Amino acid sequence: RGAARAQWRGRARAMAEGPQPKRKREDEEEKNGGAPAQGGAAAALTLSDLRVRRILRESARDKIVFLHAERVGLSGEGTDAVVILEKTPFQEEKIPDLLKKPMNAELQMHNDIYCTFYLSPPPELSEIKATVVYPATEKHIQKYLRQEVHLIRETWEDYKNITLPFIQSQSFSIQWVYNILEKKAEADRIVHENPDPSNGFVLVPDLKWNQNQLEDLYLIALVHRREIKSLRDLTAEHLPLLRNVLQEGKEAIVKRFGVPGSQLRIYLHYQPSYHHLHVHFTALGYDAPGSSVERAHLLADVIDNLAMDSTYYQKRALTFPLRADEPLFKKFQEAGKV
Ligand code: M7G
Repeated sequence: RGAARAQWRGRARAMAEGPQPKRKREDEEEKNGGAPAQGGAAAALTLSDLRVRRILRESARDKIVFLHAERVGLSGEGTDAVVILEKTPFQEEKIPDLLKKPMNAELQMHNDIYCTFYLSPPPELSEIKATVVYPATEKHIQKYLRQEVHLIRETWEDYKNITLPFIQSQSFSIQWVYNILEKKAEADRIVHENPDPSNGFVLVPDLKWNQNQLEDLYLIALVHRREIKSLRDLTAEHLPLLRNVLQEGKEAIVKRFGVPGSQLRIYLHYQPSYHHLHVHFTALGYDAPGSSVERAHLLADVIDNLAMDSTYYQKRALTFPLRADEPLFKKFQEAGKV
């Protein structure tokens, strides 16, 4: 385990200091005469093309800001984008450089044994991660806008009468999931795959993790089966699949990153944003967004519940948070359920 962790740290350091290894997609783009291999607009986008329209949400504690931006075309028409800027966590091996490397360290305050400095570190020690959604839909903008949140208690009947028709009519596109499963995107990031069409899955680093440090480790397992929308669809029939995800996911993570299963939080979201069954793997010590009781269901508990009662998730009520101006919240309000 220690060896796997050390090996991984070495790799992460080499990546960070690198010359960056050429990505598979760039190879493909060269083959395609410069055209982005995934057909996604973002592949051709640079950050300087974007103009900030407003701040959707920010958190001083998490050092993160969510922006509504736009890309202005030649005709002056703006196309919406969401940009998430986040200060990255410290990387252990780079910390000594923060004090050593020549930089402006401005003394702000000195009182007895206490003083504060402000550092202006060189670029390699002051990274910011930028996640861009472009073109962004209204739903993406709503997802990141700070809003009042309410808890919904959804019975099975509510699910069938309110939630299911809603998610069938308007859900986020899951093209990005199919791109991963079909190796059209992120193929070089796959950590583990079980290719079985009914009991297999792909494990990849989550969009939220930059893979530079293990403190905020975050991976997701996307199942190959396409018809399972969420926890609500699961029955005992899916137990072999779920057990594979739990077992093989843990094994792959300890092997690649040196983090044991006992230090992983492995869970499903209800409601998920993307209705294709997936499982979150986060570092236990990391307070990952969406890991709180009103949204996270531990995979081991889900497996036990299904083993006891195949129709457990078609019987019980489930609680989840909804933002006040989400259309689904309005549907629950109209039905007098809030
Ligand atoms: P969710 O519970 O459906 O929604 O989880 P949430 O985003 O509200 O938590 C989907 C997970 O997939 C999240 O942890 C996202 O960060 C992650 N994710 C989303 N996208 C669009 C991508 C992507 O393109 N690639 C990867 N690797 N992860 C993604």
